[in-house]
Amino acid sequence: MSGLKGKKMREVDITRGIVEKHARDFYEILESDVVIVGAGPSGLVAGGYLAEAGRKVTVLEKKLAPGGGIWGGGMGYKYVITQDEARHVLEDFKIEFERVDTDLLAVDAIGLASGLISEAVKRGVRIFNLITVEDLMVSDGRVRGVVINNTFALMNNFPVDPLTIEAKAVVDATGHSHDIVRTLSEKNDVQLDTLTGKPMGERSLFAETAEKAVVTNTREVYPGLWVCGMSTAAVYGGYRMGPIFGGMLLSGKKLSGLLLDFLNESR
Ligand code: 48H
Repeated sequence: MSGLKGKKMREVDITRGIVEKHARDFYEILESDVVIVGAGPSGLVAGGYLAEAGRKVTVLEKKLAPGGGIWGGGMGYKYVITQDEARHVLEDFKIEFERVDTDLLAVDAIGLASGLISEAVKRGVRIFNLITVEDLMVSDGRVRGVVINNTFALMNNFPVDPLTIEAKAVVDATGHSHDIVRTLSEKNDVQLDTLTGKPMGERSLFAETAEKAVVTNTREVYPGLWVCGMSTAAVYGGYRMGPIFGGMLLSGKKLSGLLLDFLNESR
């Protein structure tokens, strides 16, 4: 049987195409401007704006599907809510919404997750799934990159040594788990830029205060390491907010501005 143009289809050519493309993409991001850990809403929005501004952005996601906590809506009901204040981010990422109250917009959770992923990729963000960031590169009082491993290897506790990616800025966008800041703090004798010098722990649900704090606490927590989204609550002792996502979107946008200033200054 011949292929579309009469050439015989060879399985090994399919494999070659995948291996070549993946290897080239991976090689190109080994030195990134920004590595964002976690492909939830805050990380995808931050990445999308940074890539639009021409920065080399890599997003690493440990799960199969990017999108983080968006997919499940509220308790499996397929909508999330955002405040009107975040409408411009929805519009920038071409996400549909419907007003359900004076200040509140309902957004189809699947539309939001797929729309953020799609727009981030179109803008040039390199998203790698099935990669877990298991550690950081830290020297001279600064985070200099991430230590990565294959999620399947880690799930099976296989003794597989990791690889590394260097970055001018690393972002903890890992949500509730705040994996990256937690790892930095547990493994090193460091003082974070928090009241206690350590991650302060997430508090119970108080939506309005929580939403404001997520944006306020989007910042550099240790030289070379920034936090955005839900991980800010765990790091700075903020409240949780339930299925309202405006704070996540605005946090990602704020972070992109902070990082663009940082990258422009350090250039
Ligand atoms: C690679 C990792 C690692 C790792 C985790 O949880 P997320 O959706 O993150 P945010 O902060 O953008 O959004 C939070 C929002 O989804 C939420 O949970 C809300 C609003 N909760 C309110 C409430 O009251 O509960 O996404 C984080 C992503 C996930 O996809 C993880 O799989 C991934 O980070 N991740 N990826 N290496 N070590 N740790």
